[in-house]
Amino acid sequence: MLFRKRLLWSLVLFGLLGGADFCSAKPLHRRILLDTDADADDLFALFYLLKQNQSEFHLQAVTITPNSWNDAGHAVNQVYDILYMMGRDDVSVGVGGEGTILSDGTILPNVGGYLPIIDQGESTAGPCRYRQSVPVGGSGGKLDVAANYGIRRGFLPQGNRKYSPLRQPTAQEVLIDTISKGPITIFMIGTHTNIGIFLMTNPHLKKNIEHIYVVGGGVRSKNPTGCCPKNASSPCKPSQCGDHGNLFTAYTYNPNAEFNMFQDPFAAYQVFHSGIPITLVPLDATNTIPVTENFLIEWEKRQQTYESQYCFQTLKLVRDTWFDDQFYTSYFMWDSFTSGVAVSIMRNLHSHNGENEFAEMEYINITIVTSNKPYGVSDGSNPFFDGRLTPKFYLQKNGVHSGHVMTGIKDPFCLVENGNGKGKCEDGYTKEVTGAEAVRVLLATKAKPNKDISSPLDREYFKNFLDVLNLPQGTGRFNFSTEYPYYKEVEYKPDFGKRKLGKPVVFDMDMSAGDFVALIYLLKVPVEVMNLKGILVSPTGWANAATIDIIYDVLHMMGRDDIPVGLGDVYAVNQSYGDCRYTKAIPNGDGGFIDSDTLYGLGRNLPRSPRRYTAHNSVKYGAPRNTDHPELRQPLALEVWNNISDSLDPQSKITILTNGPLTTLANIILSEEKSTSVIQNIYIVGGHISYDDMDHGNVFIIPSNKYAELNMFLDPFAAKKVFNSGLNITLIPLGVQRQVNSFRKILESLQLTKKTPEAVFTYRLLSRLHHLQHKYPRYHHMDIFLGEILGTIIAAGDDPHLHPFFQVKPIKVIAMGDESKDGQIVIDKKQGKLVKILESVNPREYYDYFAKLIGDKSQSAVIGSFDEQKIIWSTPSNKTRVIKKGKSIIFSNNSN
Ligand SMILES: [Ca+2]
Ligand SMILES: [Ca+2]
Repeated sequence: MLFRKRLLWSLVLFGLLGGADFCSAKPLHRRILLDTDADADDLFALFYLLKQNQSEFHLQAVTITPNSWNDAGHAVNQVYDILYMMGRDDVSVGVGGEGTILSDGTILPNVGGYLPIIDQGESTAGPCRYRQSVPVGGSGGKLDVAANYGIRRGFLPQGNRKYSPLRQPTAQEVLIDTISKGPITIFMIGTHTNIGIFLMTNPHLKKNIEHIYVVGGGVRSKNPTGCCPKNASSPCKPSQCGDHGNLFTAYTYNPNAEFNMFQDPFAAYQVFHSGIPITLVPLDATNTIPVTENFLIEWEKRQQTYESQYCFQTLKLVRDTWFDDQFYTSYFMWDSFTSGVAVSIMRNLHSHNGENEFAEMEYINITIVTSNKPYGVSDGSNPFFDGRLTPKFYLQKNGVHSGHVMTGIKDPFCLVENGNGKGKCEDGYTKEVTGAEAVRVLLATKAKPNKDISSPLDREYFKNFLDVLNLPQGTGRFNFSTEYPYYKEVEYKPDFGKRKLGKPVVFDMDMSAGDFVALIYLLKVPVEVMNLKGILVSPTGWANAATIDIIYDVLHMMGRDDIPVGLGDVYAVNQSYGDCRYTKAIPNGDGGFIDSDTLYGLGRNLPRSPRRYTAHNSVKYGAPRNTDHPELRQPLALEVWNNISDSLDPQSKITILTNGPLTTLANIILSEEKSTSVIQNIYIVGGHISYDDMDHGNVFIIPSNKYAELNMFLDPFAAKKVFNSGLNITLIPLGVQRQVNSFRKILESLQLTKKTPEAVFTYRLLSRLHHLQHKYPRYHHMDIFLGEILGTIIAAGDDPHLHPFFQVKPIKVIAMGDESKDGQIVIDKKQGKLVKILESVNPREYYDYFAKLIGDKSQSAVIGSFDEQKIIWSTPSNKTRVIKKGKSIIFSNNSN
């Protein structure tokens, strides 16, 4: 009897929580894999899945597709943190991979998916023909997504799992491992590269994929964004109104594609034509579930769980920073709605033609357009065919893939003369077709209204979404601050008392690995010699803009939360919207962005600063509206520069050290010529002066460019502007950097020095770079970063033992828009600009000199690591370790 009662209860509970179909004999236990681009609404979808009854819907793995709205390094760590918060460290996470596609079409294992299949060759670096449609900076672009609008690092706790070079499972490894274990359902809420590659290389595993649910595409959709109001009083030009697609950055060229499909149409074609049953939730349906004001109001009242809070705060900041006043007609429930529809269909065991709680469904015949008609015309746009005897992957010569492929978002091919201002291109269009190309898919056409018409929530899914997110079962365990009983946010600021401060210095960095070592060194130089006034970030080099948070963490470690950090322009000078003309020289994978953005897996060892990038903004600085915390706003590089130069003593002048592309410096010069009158001199790390034909630069991804150095190549027009400015420049070029790039020697010196926390950290970072370089060809270029440290020592220093030897030469930087020459430096006696060039230093002295200062006890770290922070936050506050009066660390009762 008791047994029966229990059984009944568990059935009732099961039913309440899961809505399971009791009549069915088949137990519902579905294994799920989520492939995501980790955009904000992907997080909502992920949480929604994690909150399902895991005995019904068991999330096994998350794979990240890195060629869209997020950067691999930032995306993967955020996913790890979400899983940690939710107590789900059992879920495997895959991202990236170094596999290549050979020119004969052979797909090697572990293709990372950083590039669309059409552009995937032998490297993870490459052009961004499709991805340039994704904005790079703030205002909802890649920067905001990578930092989750700045909410991520203040909210998500940090567990033990993280990206680490060569230890991170690749996307393909996780796909193969998870799918080969048995029947599975795949949710695809990003671009299709990972799954497309998987299907092309593992046809024998297709049988395990029961179903694929996809969000994206637009079939009969009519975009409601950008439509003119019916009785508009002022003249109104409709923008995207009525388009099938939603490429707001490219709709005048391609009004038909949706972002997910557009990032890799050929991969999407592979998925849709795989023969696996597919349910598509296209814009047709998502356009009918715009986020409403009432939904946000209701959600604000219902934040019973950490996951609900995290998602609500995210969506609210998305709204508060929306670029125009059309948020409620432009922002939809995309990925999470798809999860809801999928889960509901699966609960109904996929019977009744996809009958579900949240969307109306119908079957329809579509294909994915991958190239534009006429087919078979070789016009240089299509690497599958152009210049090849046999088309890649044995594609059909005059088939659907053989037409013109958009070369970028502003491809003149797509323009229609005398048209309605809409382009004709269809790349990525989920188009209704009949005949051999047609694939029958189940399609969501419309979001169902809430059955409860008295509810302020106008869609059935809104109600369910809030219910699920606020369920107590399987909820997040804590957030960043509640994980520790004595958590406290502390800012460390020095008090230099009566010490006489040295020359004011501004450091401009692109956040490559060596720049962080250089920054630590700068903070160690006695303040009587150098007074670091501010940091400017040029995110046009080795790292993405959201990596700025690692700078804040280094400053926090060193007790310098007083130093302002300004974010520079995300595009190179003269560069049009996101064409990645220069950054395509940086690998996306190993040794490139994924490693820089995580500081080779070590960024998370640093203590976490209370300062961080945030999307919060204010009208005062040109934002469309004030957010809740305009005071937290991330300052721009020019603002930080102007503040520093305005606050200077009349006699003082600033020394600038640049360790990256010269984008920010050029923008300072361009902003106002007189702003440069306060510059004493500039030390530029970079440039290469070739002494003979064999003396090559380091733009290793672009072999045609033999003689340039990357900092010059990454923004040649900026470099030209700076060298033409008449400022007093000292160049620390590649040649002399190569004299001091011995990992072995610098590590030996560091081993002999005192173990300050910064020395320990520097040692770990440099030995990791050394190890990687030594073992793996993809990391052959690690000494580039070691050479970057030299500039700080020269800018700081008067040490006679270093024997720096300079020569003055007339030089010129080439900037013509020719990638085989841009960034090269030539000696030009007539037009060259006289620059002081560092030719040599004494290498042996150099390493010891560097190591000695890094190990010096003065101006040392006030908090050594994140682990140390965790100990402090787990200890009652009367033992809290705090900084007091400048350099020394003491224990105190008073933690203010
Ligand atoms: Ca997505
Ligand atoms: Ca750098």
